[in-house]
Amino acid sequence: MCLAAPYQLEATFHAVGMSPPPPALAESAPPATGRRDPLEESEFGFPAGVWRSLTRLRPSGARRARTWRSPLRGPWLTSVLGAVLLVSLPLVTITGLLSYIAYGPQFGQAFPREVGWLRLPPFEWPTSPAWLYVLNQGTHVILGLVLIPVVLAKLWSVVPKLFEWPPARSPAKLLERLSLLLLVGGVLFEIVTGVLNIQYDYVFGFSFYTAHYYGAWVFIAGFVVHVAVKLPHMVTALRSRSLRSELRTSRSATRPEPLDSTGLVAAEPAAPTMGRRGALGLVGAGSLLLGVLSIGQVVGGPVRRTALLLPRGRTPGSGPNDFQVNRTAAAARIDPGETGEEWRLVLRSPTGRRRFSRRELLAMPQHTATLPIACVEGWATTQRWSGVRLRDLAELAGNPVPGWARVSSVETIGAFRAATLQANQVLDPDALLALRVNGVDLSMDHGYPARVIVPALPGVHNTKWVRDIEFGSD
Ligand SMILES: Nc1nc2c(c(=O)[nH]1)N[C@H]1C(S)=C(S)[C@@H](COP(=O)(O)O)O[C@H]1N2
Ligand SMILES: [Mo]
Repeated sequence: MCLAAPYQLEATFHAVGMSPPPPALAESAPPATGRRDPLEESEFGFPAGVWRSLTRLRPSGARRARTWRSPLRGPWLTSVLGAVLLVSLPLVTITGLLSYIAYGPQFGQAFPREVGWLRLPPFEWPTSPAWLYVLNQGTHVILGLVLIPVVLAKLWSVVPKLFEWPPARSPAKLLERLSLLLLVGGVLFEIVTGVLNIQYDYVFGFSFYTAHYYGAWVFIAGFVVHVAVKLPHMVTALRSRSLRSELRTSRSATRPEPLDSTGLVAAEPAAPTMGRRGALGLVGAGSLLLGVLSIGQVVGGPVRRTALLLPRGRTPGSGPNDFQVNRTAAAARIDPGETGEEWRLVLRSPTGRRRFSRRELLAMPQHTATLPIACVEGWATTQRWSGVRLRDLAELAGNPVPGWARVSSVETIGAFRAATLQANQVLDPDALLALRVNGVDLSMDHGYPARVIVPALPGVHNTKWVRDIEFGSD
């Protein structure tokens, strides 16, 4: 229940040296502000009897809503934060859904596998530009992190509304407020699961992908209703003040927005502890800091060390193999006996089966391509790979124009030990079974004896320690 919250907040006010209104004031009649007080007013919308009992059921904490006294709260500030989220949250959402499609739901390898009528239209994920998935996941993860302060500020700006009583003045309002539950619950759930996933492996008792996917749809439903209901109010509120002059207004010159029916403006505003410029600056600085602490994972080079918020892959090798490793050979329990002299690559197609040693593969025409590996978690690393073209291997297998290729590895544990590639991902001239990187043999951790590297492919499908490729036609 939220009833305890206002009291805790009162304690917070004391802790930060602000004084809540004296109890006598809070319990006395509201000052003559012209604002409608729902407690003293009968309303249409609900039948009078329902309204009266709702009012009577008012929890004692509800009136404490008047302890929310920041003079900054108001429709303008809420709308500025709302406008930022209106343009940016759809980007985070769409890149997330695109990533689901990039995983190849048509092969049953996007999680969750079965999503019923929430199925997205699958399309062939392109192989060009090669950095497409770096851009997609960099945007999804880094923008998602950067928006956390904005989301929190937006929630802070509307928090008095959570304590309004009765919670809705009409059935339509009640529905609108229920949609807020989806919106706020959805966005917080996506933030928490997303952040935990880039920080740790498997901290959930459930599949991260499944939770994050359905959570996204809950958020989308709440977001669409909220935007439809609030957009006209947002536009009006944005026009009520000029951003430029707010950014020029000092703390001492800051005045509350005029009282209105939104319930956002404090009836008894306290003196400002910062101006709107300061508040927006604080949120902006928080976002900037999160961006600076994340961007290195995509940029790479020495800047990678600044990526404190995306800590995966800090176990690189040495020399030319000294770059990001997410999952080491030891972690994947790769048996060294399986990747030594005895190792053979098995190529299969409807017409037969062939085996090649690593020496034989190295004797074939070698191709070199500078390509990124981009993980769903937002990090990326670009290296110079060389090896045999996948389309040459398809031809050797006897299926030069395959419909798909199923790549399996020596690994026996782990969800990512095998992957299916689309036709375009096999036939791209830069799609490789890489044997070497940056001029030397792959290290064990980077997938020796051979790994898949395909432009714009989600990192997860760049299978390491490859043993078997089946080129299929159906
Ligand atoms: N056999 C196998 N290949 C794999 C994986 C794995 O767990 N097993 N991990 C994948 C993932 S999730 C990524 S992002 C890329 C790059 O991971 P790396 O940094 O561990 O090389 O390898 C992919 N190839
Ligand atoms: Mo990954």
